[in-house]
Amino acid sequence: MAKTVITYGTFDMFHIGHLKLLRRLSEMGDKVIVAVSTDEFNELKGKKTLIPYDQRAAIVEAIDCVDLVIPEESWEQKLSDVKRYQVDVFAIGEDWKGKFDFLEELCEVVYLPRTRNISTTELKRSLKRFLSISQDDLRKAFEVLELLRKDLE
Ligand code: C2G
Repeated sequence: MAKTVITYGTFDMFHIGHLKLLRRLSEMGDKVIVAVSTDEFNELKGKKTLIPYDQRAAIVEAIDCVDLVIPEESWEQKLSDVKRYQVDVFAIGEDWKGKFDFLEELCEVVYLPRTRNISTTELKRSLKRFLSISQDDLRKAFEVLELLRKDLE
């Protein structure tokens, strides 16, 4: 009997933590469904995303171990999704531990360890550091500009 596993998430700036989670799901069942949070639902979650829903969904859909992507539009849809897709296992990162135990009446609920040292928030911070000009470089740029200005006088 084919086993269906479902998870929910934003999957913004797709990274290794997301990939490892999805691969874990594929080890737990035969069919993997991923509900990707829409931009509107992320606003409800108070979560700012860089990548729009259609691109986040397309990336998740392209992952070889993912069989179906559906939009996550509300907190309430999990119960009807589990029934509609005859889900055997609901799995999500342990940062949500305990939040979805109500699904236990319908399916197995599993909270998985998160991948350490990677998160969308951390990626944004690293990118900001990478793009920011160091004070030293800025000073050197001004010195060169000053020399050029004097040359032109
Ligand atoms: N994740 C992980 N390791 C990380 C980062 C994320 O295992 N380093 C997991 C999260 O635990 C989650 C999934 O990857 O299971 C997607 O993470 P997010 O996109 O941050 O999902 P989130 O915004 O928490 O949305 O209704 C549930 C929510 O929609 C979950």
